[in-house]
Amino acid sequence: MAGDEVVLYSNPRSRGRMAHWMLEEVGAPYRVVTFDFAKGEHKAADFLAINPMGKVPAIVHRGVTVTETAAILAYLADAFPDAGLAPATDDPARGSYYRWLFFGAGCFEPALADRMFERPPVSNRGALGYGSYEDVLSTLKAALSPGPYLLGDRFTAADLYLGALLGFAIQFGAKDVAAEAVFADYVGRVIGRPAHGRVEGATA
Ligand SMILES: N[C@@H](CCC(=O)N[C@@H](CS)C(=O)NCC(=O)O)C(=O)O
Repeated sequence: MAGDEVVLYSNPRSRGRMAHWMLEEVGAPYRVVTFDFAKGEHKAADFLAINPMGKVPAIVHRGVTVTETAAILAYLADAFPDAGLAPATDDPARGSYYRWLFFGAGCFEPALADRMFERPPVSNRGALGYGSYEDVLSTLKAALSPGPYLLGDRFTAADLYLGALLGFAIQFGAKDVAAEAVFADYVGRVIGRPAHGRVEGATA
């Protein structure tokens, strides 16, 4: 129904791709508003009223704005439960699901940025919530062994997020990620999903 439509604000070469993929996974009715970053469309007043950060992705659904990729994925999994992409709130697996979603946003994202932008190491590493890139990677490797997914046999929104981030790491040239069969196989499994394929060909 039209009133249930999700509006996604995005750019095809951004984290918005993950939200778009998730919309396909859950089968939500949606439309995409695509911003041209070069023209600064994401910094226009209309959008700043939705997300004062001027960043994508953002979604508006049932009159509520959600920003932050992990939050959007988690929100959509709950808003469209028939897709089965989140354990129920009374399922103990919900704990692991939250754990890995938050680990993606709070640990893997900043650790990856350290590596990508060659940020110099800090002396008091223990004060950083994510410790180090190496610790984050070895933790993820253990979480994905034996797999096939973070929660075992079950694919969830947390796999979409971590799988996409690991795929991004491989794309930008993180040899230590690409060289680990556990990561390369996982990324292949996750991006091999039909919903990902449908978004792959899209320009929005
Ligand atoms: N914490 C946000 C990060 C969003 C973000 O940085 N988006 C980038 C694209 S991947 C963006 O909008 N950049 C444009 C800009 O900041 O000018 C999330 O997880 O969604």
